[in-house]
Amino acid sequence: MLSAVAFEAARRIARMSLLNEQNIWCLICSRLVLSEFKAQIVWEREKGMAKRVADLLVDVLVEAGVERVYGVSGDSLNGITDSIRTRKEIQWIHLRHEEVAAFAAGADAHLTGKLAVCAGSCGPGNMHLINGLYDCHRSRVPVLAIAAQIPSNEIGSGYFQETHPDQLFTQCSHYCELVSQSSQMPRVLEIAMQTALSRRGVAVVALPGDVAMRDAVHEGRRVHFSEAKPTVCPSEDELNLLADLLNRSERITILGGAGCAGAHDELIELAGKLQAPIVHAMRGKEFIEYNNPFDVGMTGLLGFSSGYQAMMSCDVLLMIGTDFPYQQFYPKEATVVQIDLRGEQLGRRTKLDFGFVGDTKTTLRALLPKLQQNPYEPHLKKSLEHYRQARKGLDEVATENSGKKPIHPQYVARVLDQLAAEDAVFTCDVGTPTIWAARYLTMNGKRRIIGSFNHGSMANALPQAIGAQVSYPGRQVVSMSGDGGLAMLMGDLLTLRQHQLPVKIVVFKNESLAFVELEMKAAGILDFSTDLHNPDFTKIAEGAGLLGLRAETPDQVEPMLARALKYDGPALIEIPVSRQELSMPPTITYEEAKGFSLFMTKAVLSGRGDEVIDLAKVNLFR
Ligand SMILES: Cc1cc2nc3c(=O)[nH]c(=O)nc-3n(C[C@H](O)[C@H](O)[C@H](O)COP(=O)(O)OP(=O)(O)OC[C@H]3O[C@@H](n4cnc5c(N)ncnc54)[C@H](O)[C@@H]3O)c2cc1C
Ligand SMILES: Cc1ncc(C[n+]2csc(CCOP(=O)(O)OP(=O)(O)O)c2C)c(N)n1
Ligand SMILES: [Mg+2]
Repeated sequence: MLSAVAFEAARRIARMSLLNEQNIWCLICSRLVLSEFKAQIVWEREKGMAKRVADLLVDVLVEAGVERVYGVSGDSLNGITDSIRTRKEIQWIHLRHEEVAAFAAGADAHLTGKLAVCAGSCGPGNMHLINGLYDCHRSRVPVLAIAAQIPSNEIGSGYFQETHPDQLFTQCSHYCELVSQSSQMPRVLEIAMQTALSRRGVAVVALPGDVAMRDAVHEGRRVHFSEAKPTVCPSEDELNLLADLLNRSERITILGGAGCAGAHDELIELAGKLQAPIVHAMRGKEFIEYNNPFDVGMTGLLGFSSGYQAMMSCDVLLMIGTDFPYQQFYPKEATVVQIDLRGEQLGRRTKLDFGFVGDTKTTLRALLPKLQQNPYEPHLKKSLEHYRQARKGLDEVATENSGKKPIHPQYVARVLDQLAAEDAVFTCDVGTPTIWAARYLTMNGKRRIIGSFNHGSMANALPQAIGAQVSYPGRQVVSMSGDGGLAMLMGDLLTLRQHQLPVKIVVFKNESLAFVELEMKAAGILDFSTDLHNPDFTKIAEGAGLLGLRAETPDQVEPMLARALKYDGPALIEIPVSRQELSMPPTITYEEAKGFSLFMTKAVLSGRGDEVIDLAKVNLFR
């Protein structure tokens, strides 16, 4: 029955569109009949008819606790999206680019520790997933990708949008299979899910749209996914060997990584017994740096000189749960010992003297009672003092610069760190935002930090912030975006409004691909094609329904960031920051030094002397 109010509203609309009241009734009745008819079809299918393969797929996801699927719809995905539509337990997170869907799913999995799912329609739809999936796979987060496929009877004919997802995704997944008949479901899906969870990484199910619409052969799930948490420990003999080696050593340095998650107490106790400074690799920052009296920072190109020194000056380097990739930053002379959950990781990055397979927590728990207190203190003391100095040096460049322009990006990062919530989730773009995040964000055991650290793909920060905010709607999520990175996948700014995601985007607007510029300089190449002619991002933000803010001068940084962080909705704040900020590596190699002066010569020769002066001004004369 139509209420009088509804009729009145319809009458007004009709009047505006020159319909008379008789016509209104026709219009309303035909609409009602249509929607009734539609509802009837849906009801019949939902209540009476057999389950489709797509329904079975969604059932299995729901029963495994999957709460959302990130993707962009398309006709080959219709069966799946239509099935999700009818379920309360699972949500379709509609994005503007499939790459964003994969990155978002990765962030979701990283934060929740659970399986996250993304989907793309056939051909180009799922090809767009690929870069994000590489990132998920290399970060070892459990992600299932549903790659819809063209109609099964067309496969092999060069049909419209034809690709071969079962081949395309093999390099970025542990498991990648095509479902060509209904009876394969749900087994293939369950194998995929189990593989993503247990091997940690990506699994892909390619499903032709027509197969998804067919009647399911099997009724329901076959597998109850239990959260398997086996403990892995080296044998007693191996532990004795390791303890003996450590008990005989004086100058020991620990290099810890993401594999130390959940083993903070054990790690700190270990460092205390060994009098060992702890260096962390980037992905270990969120798990290792906080409440850590042995922390001496990170090593690597973006690292601290203290992290570098602590590694170079030790007799024994004890690597725990890390795959720190840069060979040149490992000591050449020290005895190298490595503990990792995966045997295949041992000795991958540097020469190895002793390798042990075990999970960090279990292994350290078993090892600790076997260790004696190391009485030798100077190595630790020296490393900590070095860290204090390095930290001081970094803090000194993170200043407001007496209110003068240009704004130092370090200062922006420092203020952000001070203002952000206790349990904020930060994402940082590949490029200089990764440097500022590594050096200026303070971890506390509750905050999280996500980047594209292993895959190193630009434009990760906004997509990962979307996944983080969807997974934790009540939490503060901050994307530290480069102006290049933001522009690369900017379409998904629209997603923030569409899904009511109060993400805060801080744009480090240096008008360039600054990180690449730095690399070019270091390699002795004159920087080229790194300029960005940027738009006014605040206007773009406003057009997309976000709050748009700008801090023009250093003194505006704090109030503007505070305003953005407090705002109850999505906000973008662009901050013009200096372009030539040298992030000096702890050690400059001969090659780099040579390269750098070569750049200067080339710059002068090409009449760009003022740029070299700029470079000096920003970095030397502050
Ligand atoms: C522009 C840019 C610059 C960068 N510069 C630097 C830099 O200067 N310094 C730096 O450190 N990083 C830097 N990175 C990041 C770097 O590329 C790597 O991603 C990072 O160093 C790897 O950190 P990780 O070893 O903690 O993590 P991962 O590479 O993920 O390694 C984790 C290891 O732990 C193991 N593991 C997992 N679980 C367990 C467990 N329970 N028990 C035991 N082992 C386990 C895994 O098998 C794996 O071997 C940079 C990245 C970018 C994008
Ligand atoms: C998809 C992709 N393309 C290119 C690169 C090479 N690259 C690494 S950092 C970077 C510059 C990033 O620019 P921006 O986001 O503006 O950050 P900035 O370094 O300027 O702060 C580029 C082009 C990459 N890592 N990933
Ligand atoms: Mg830039």
